[in-house]
Order: sequence, then structure tokens, then C-alpha cells
Amino acid sequence: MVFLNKFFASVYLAVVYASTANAFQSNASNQHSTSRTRSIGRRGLQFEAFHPETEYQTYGTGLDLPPSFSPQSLPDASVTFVTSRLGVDSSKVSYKSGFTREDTKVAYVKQAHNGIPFANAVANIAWKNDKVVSFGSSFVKTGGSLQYQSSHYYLYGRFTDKIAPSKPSLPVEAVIPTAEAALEGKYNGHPATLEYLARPDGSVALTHVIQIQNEETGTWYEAFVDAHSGEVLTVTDFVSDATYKVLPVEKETLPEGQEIRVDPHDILSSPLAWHDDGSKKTTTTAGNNVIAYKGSQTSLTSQSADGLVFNYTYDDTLAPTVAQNIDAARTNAFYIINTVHDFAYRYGFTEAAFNFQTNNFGKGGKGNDRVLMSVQDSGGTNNANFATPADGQSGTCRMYVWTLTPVRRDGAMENDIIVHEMTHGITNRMTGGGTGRCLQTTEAGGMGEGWSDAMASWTEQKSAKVEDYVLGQYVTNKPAGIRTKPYSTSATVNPLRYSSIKALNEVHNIGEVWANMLHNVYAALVAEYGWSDSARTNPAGTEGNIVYLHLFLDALSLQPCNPTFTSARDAWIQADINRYGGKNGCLLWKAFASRGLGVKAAKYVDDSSVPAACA
Ligand SMILES: *[C@@H]1O[C@H](CO)[C@@H](O)[C@H](O)[C@H]1NC(C)=O
Ligand SMILES: *[C@@H]1O[C@H](CO)[C@@H](O)[C@H](O)[C@H]1NC(C)=O
Ligand SMILES: [Ca+2]
Ligand SMILES: [Zn+2]
Repeated sequence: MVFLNKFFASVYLAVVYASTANAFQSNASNQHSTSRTRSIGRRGLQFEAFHPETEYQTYGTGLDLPPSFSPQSLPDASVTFVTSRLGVDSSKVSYKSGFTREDTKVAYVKQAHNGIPFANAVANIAWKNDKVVSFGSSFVKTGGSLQYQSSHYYLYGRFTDKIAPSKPSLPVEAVIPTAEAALEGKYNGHPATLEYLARPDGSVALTHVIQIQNEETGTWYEAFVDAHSGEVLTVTDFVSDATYKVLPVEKETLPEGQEIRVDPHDILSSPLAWHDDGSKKTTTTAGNNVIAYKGSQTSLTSQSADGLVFNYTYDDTLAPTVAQNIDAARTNAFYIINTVHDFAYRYGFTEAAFNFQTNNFGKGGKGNDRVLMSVQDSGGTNNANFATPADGQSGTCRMYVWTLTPVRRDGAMENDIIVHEMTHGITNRMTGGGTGRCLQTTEAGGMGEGWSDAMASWTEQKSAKVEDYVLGQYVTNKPAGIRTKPYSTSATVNPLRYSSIKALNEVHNIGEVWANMLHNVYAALVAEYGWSDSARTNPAGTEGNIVYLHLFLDALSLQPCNPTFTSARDAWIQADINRYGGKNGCLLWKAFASRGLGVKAAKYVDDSSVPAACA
């Protein structure tokens, strides 16, 4: 360890000077990087959230470590590096988390004192090819270690001796009422923790960390209450306000009008909302579920005003490529992909079910695979697509510009197209266990197109009245849109039946047959159980559109790899047995059979029979 101290001293002195004693004082010129003052509750209580200044260095191809720094596990190597680099002993460092992305490894290490972690002092180390390529730290020096080098004393890191005793004077029970009163909510039962908190005045407080929620007003805070004085020192606000000007998900096309949506995220599905992946907060169209960009992933839309306001109006008398339109398109695409992420999550497309997220919050599945959403992608026109590799690798959606009108139109301003594409990600991941390899046959790929159309239709229903549904009418400027027929309960408007696919070999055409069957299943369920306007956030409801979406997603994970129409239908029937005790079996059979997919349907020969019990 000693050799490392010496070794790092030589590359570290400049930083050492910059971060001595008064680095702890708040400094008006860098307040934005260390603090944020919030006003909370009806009484407008002011809290300052303080984060010790972070030092950060990057090392290009990597910092050479001494040969004796032998290969170790990521946690051991990272802890060794931090203790050496900051001149602290290993009791002051606790490994928090880490992950590997391609050939880069990233580790997060927390500072500790007497075994108690610091809430706001963390270090992050990135490794590539077993070399450190970057190092960031907001550690607070608690021991006062002066070190002698080359005839000078150097003070390593930040220094404080004002650290509170590590045994609380007040038990957590004693401070809960104070926190509840201050934050106008109730303790939610989440286990409280004891953590050190670095303060702007240079002291370190011992705090009980308690979650306080208010279901009615939708607030959710983490309170840091001084374990000696009982004072609420600071809060984390888990709910971040954000405002977007978008084409609301229940609307289909731009002419229906953009609207302002405030906080459209679903906190259950996206616990840190849409601009925070747990290690990085953004003010752009990048977050834990999706990054929406044009051209390259650094070409994002930034908030138009402080406080995550994305207020961009799309003007379709102007080219899609004018700046305002690009911003509106990236904002809308970001909003729609997140919205689908959030409602699909409620219905089972979770981390463990192979969804798309950077951070999985320890809930299973593989992370680091948020959706890459490329708007106005230069790779094509008059189309869009979604590539779905296995869980753990990002899905990539490409939205193209459409050239069929005098002024080109942007697919990102027609929600049915975005929802269609995102649904490819859902069906490809949920069928066959997250490999992305299980909708490959013509028939299964055709159903893939069908589910995508059916999901677009589901999001845009506005009442219990089930209307015929058309996709792509805005980008093509044709009322009939991009499919051969509207989806309809009328066999005159849409006569497609199971046997139709015998003569079809293009996946979208086959998809039309499946989507139309699902349209009829949907209509039957809504006729039976009614319609809920809160289906996206209330999967516990009993209305027909809620039952439909449960069966839709449940069946995806039940069906075999490369399903056929008959096996996919069987999966719906089974999903209903699993979830509803088979209550809707006859309704489902009748709907499928009405389009030729009855009990004895096989080899693209129609059958309209239903089980005897349903006849
Ligand atoms: C405040 O920060 C700026 C920029 O980091 C620095 O130049 C200045 O010396 C600091 N002032 C004090 C009083 O620490
Ligand atoms: C959006 O911008 C318009 C002006 O372009 C302004 O009138 C409106 O108040 C803004 N809305 C929000 C929520 O920021
Ligand atoms: Ca995943
Ligand atoms: Zn498609």
C-alpha cells in the first residue's frame, strides 16, 4: 500500500493543493456544482442539498499502475485504488456497486467513518484493460492526515475534524414525528438508515435517513434528520418535476395538437423519473429508459428552461430539420418511449422480464440497455424500425423522415409509429426469454407486426366506443394510412381471416390478420367490462382494456419461441386461466373463432368452432 501512496503522490499534488482546508466553505462561484436550495411543502420550508465538491480526472488510455498492483476483483481493485489514492485506510471505504460495459468497468465506492457510510461522499473509478481511465471523488477527509513529501507537508483530500460522534443521541423513533411534520407526510416504513452527512460549513453530521411520503399530494422525500439534535438537515426529493410539450400518448397524429404534460412519468415504473439513472442526472432527452438523439448520441435536446422544461413546438409548415422541429421531435420520441416503458412495466415488462433500462435497481435482468432512439435517422426514409438484441444490449429505434408530402413529415410526430416500434422491443424481449431471437419465422414475425399495431391502437383509444383504427395517416397524408384496411369489428370493413395468411408472405400483411383478431378481442372485452381511462397506471382495474393488456403481455411470456397463430392464441387462453381463472376463455375463443382461428383451425384453414362449453 505504501508504494502506492508514493506513486500517486506524484500525479496528485496539484489536486492536493486545490482541495485543502477551505474547500469545504461554500463558494458562491461554484454553488451550482455543490448545492441546490429547495422549498418544500405548503409552508415553503427551505432546505439546502449539499454535495461536497467533486474532483475528477481522466487518463486517456489509462493510468499505469505499478506491476505489484496485481489483478484483483473489481471491488478489491477499486477499494485498493481509492485507499491508496486518497491516503485513507480501508475502514474508511466501502464498495457500493459496479458494472461492466463492453471492456469498461465502473465501480462506486462510498466513504465511511466508524463503519457508517457517508450519504454524499462517493468515489467512482472507471477501468479499461485493467488500467484506471478516470477517477472522481467527493470524499471528505476526516482523519487529518498530513503527509511529508519532498520537504513539504501536504494535506490529502478535504479535511475536517468536526465530525459528529457515531452513536446517536436520539433513536430513529424519536425523530420520525419531526420529519413527518416538516415534510407534511408519513413515514412509509422503508427501513431507516444511519448515515454521515457532509455539511456546507465543513462539519459532518450523523443522520437518521427516513422516507416520508404523502399519497394524496404525491410527494416522496428522504429526510436526513440529525441523530443528535433532531433537526431535519436536508431532503432528497424523489419526485422531480418535468414539463414536456408533446403529442400526448392518447393522441395519434400531430394535427390533433401538442400539449403541455407535467410529470408524466410513473414513479413506480421509473423510480428516479426520466432524467436520472442513479449515477447521472441529465437535463436532456437522455435518461434511464431511453436516449433520444439525432445523428449521434451526443446530439440531444436540452431543456428549454430550468427545471426540466422541454417546451418546443413542432411547425410542420417548416422542414423537419429546422432546429425547433428537431427539438420537438426528440422530446416527443423521448416522452413516448418512456411512457410505453412505464405502462408496459405496470403490466409485466419489468427488469426481470428483460426490459430496456440502464440501471435495473437490483431488480433482476440485465441493465445497460436503455433504448437508443434515433430521430430523423439518415439511414432511410418513409419507414422506421426497431432492432432488439438480447437483454443487456440496447434496443435501437430508428425513426425516418417521410418524403410523401411537399414539406417532409417526421415519424416522431406520429405516435402510432413510435408505439409500434417500441412494441417490437417488448414482444421480441418477452417471447422466449429475452434473447431477441424468437420472432424470426415469417408467421411469428408477422404476428410481431400485428402486436405492434395492436399496441398503438390500445394507447389511442379514448372511450368505450371502439372505433376502426388506421395507422400512418399523417406521415403519408392519406386517410387510409399504411395498412391495406382499417382494423375493425366489421367483417365488411376488414374481412381478413386466419386463412388469409396462406396467400401472404410479407410480415406486415400477415400482421394485419393478427392485429385485426386482437382488435376484435379488445372490442369484446371492452363490451363486456367497460373501459378505464386510467389503464396505463392502474393495472388493478377490472375494465376490458385493462384485462386485454394483461393478457397481451402475459401471453407473450407464455408462448413458445417463434409462435404460430394457434400457439399464440393458446397462450392468451392460458394467460386468462392463470390470471383470471379462465373467466374469459369463452369470450376469447369466440373472438378468435370469429376470424377463423377456432378450435380446429390449422395449417391456414379456417375453423369457427369454439369449445363445447362455450357453444
Ligand atoms: C471560489 O471558487 C472559484 C472557482 O472554483 C475560485 O477561483 C475561488 O478562489 C474560490 N473562492 C473561495 C473564497 O474559495
Ligand atoms: C412554452 O413557451 C411558450 C412560448 O413559446 C410560452 O408562452 C409558454 O408559457 C411556455 N410554457 C411552459 C410550460 O413553459
Ligand atoms: Ca434489460
Ligand atoms: Zn414493425
